[in-house]
Amino acid sequence: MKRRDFLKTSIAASAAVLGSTSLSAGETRQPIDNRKVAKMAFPEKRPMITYSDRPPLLESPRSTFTRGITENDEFFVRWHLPDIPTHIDLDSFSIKINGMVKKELEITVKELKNDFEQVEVTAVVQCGGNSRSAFTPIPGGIQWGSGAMGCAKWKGVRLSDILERAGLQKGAHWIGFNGMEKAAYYKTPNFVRELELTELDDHVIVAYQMNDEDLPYLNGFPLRLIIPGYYSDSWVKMLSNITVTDKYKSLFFMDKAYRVPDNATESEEPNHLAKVTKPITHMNVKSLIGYPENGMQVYHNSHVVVRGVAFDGGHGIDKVMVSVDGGKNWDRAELKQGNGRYAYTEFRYAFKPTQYGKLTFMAKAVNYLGDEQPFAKDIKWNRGGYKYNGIDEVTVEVV
Ligand SMILES: Nc1nc2c(c(=O)[nH]1)N[C@H]1C(S)=C(S)[C@@H](COP(=O)(O)O)O[C@H]1N2
Ligand SMILES: [Mo]
Repeated sequence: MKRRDFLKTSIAASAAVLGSTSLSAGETRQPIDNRKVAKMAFPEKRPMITYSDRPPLLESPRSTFTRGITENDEFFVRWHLPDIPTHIDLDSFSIKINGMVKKELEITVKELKNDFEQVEVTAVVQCGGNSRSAFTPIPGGIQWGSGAMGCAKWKGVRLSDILERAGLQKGAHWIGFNGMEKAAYYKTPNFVRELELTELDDHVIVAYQMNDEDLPYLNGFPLRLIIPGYYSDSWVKMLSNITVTDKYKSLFFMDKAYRVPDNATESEEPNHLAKVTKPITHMNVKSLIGYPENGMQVYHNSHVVVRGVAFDGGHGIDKVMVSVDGGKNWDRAELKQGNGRYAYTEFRYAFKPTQYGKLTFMAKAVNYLGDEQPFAKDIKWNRGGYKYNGIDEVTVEVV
């Protein structure tokens, strides 16, 4: 059996484990770190925290936040629609560029690799709804813990180079990106994202590789859009069509989802929703502790090395501060950078616990604009549960 023929069988088989991991109505949620990794794995993935098998919704465990690069087989997965093509022939597959262009194009992956300048960027992919379950009350949607994010090195071709080859017609203003998967019900709209051409810069790429390998099937094989610094809702996977238009088409996934209140002064509450909303775009500053994890035991007087990652929408991480006294005093963690401003910055902080019992580590990142993570209690609620970036904390037991 060829690898990609195998997909359907194993996806169906993995449905069996879901009963133990997904929430049913009326059931109370688990604390974020008590979410269980499933027993069975999806193709090209290790067993992961599994919310659904169709479409696959997989979360990375906290331990992935100890490394600057997230491995492909532990990388989170989010699809909106269940019917994901399983037989893609790399030789005949081509991406189409049409609409308000001077010349319509159909480009194969081989042509992308041979006929264009090849570029690489290391960038964080984070779902706008990552950490949604940390909001109170919890908004509807997937009850992500903090693992709807990862960082990978992407290789591909600049979108601007592709558009230059096609040539834009006068009046071209919007650009739509179409994924190949389909809904189970024919009236459900396709997954299409639309951006203003002016939003895109030379950093946006159409990628065919992730961490030096073909894109994993579930992360968008064979091509996906990479928009460094942006939340990943517009990083369209299994990208098949790029369409340039003059006007914005009203699209379900643009108009209804991935939006937050537009007016900073009009705060949103469950019984008072903001009137005007806007799409989420650039990521705010965030850090997560990867080690230790909640509930672990550490030895009295030993050296505990707290490790984690921090990132923002591309300004870069200036410092990460750690507190062991509930946020009264903060100490600077050591940083390891080098993968560029869109990548994870690794941090580490050594601490010797001199008291027995519970010990809580808090981590707070600050970017070069001076933006810092707020305390969890100061996070503004929004109906979609987007952009959560409260100070992360992990509690261990000193024994
Ligand atoms: N074709 C397609 N692309 C998509 C989506 C989708 O449902 N279909 N979901 C988007 C959202 S909301 C997220 S969070 C990311 C997830 O990327 P990943 O599965 O590679 O982690 O893909 C984005 N691209
Ligand atoms: Mo997402």
